[in-house]
Amino acid sequence: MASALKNLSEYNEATIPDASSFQFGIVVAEWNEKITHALYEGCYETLVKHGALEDRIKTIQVPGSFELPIGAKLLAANGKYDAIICIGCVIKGETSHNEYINHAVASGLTNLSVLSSIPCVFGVLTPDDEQQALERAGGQHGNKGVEAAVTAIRLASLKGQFSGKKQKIGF
Ligand code: DLZ
Repeated sequence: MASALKNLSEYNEATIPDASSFQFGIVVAEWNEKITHALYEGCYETLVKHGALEDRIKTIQVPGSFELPIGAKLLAANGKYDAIICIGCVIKGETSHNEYINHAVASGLTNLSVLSSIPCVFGVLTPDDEQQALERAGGQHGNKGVEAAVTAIRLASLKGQFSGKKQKIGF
């Protein structure tokens, strides 16, 4: 698989828009806290590195990843965020619990993004075990929190290009 060959957290910083004018919301799940905290740190540091002002970043916590969509919705209802980043880690267990959570979060965030026009970034790890998670939370496969932050900045910038313009969907 192509992604196994490279660290996707390495990106060309010069191509990322300045984030100083944007407001970001971050929702962090408390389950697998060691992992989600590392993802959060990578995410937060990346936003600030690209110019985001600390008083324009609002962080809230939710119990588990299943609650990420409602956390994001509570932030979205405020109307002031240019992008919302959702951070979680759902580790595969003995049952199919993880599949229900992952599908619910993915579709919940997709629906919220499309209906609210606020980009809600899927910063959720779906590893088989904790080792795989650690490798993606600051280990050999980078930090997916960094990638979530980069995505949020890019989407916030893109959204800005369309603000004030009437959008037509369909034909
Ligand atoms: C219940 C549960 C389980 C088994 N595993 C995880 C997990 O690996 N990662 C995670 O973020 N949350 C987990 N949860 C909690 C659910 O996301 C949710 O908080 C509860 O089912 C309550 O709605």
